[in-house]
Amino acid sequence: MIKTIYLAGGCFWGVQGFFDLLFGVEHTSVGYANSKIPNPSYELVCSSVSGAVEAIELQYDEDKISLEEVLERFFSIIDPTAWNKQGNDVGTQYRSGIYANDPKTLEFVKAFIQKIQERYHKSIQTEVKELENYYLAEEYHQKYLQKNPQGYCHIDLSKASKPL
Ligand code: MHO
Repeated sequence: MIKTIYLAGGCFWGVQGFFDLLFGVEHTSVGYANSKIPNPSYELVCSSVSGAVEAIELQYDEDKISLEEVLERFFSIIDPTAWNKQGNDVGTQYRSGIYANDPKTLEFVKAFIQKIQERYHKSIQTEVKELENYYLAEEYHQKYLQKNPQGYCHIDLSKASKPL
């Protein structure tokens, strides 16, 4: 079955670039999640008034990749202890977060985070919340690293081909 989850791990270019490399990922897009302003532009999101977070919509086939593996992969590429920051990027739009509409998924994610907390010295800041809204980002942001292979990427994409 195809499942959907929303992942915020800093600049969405790299997060999408990474998940597009994984077996079982059927579809991704980049957008702005949990915005206070409908359909915000990138410039508005950068000004932080929208409160939106850069996120990817991830559709995966749970027969090919489990939610647990999606989460393991996600936490392998971010610093979940960082506050409003990932890589070189700083601001609320770069906070880490996991969003979904399904309460069971959110419960699973919360339990997963409790389980992995012991791997970190500092406390995990990744927010786990219901998805209130998700607005597709501008077309030039979609599959940005495929369009711009030398573009900025805060994620080590080679991790996608390594076993967990
Ligand atoms: N450091 C990058 C972030 C882009 S991203 C879509 C830049 O300023 O271009 O947030």
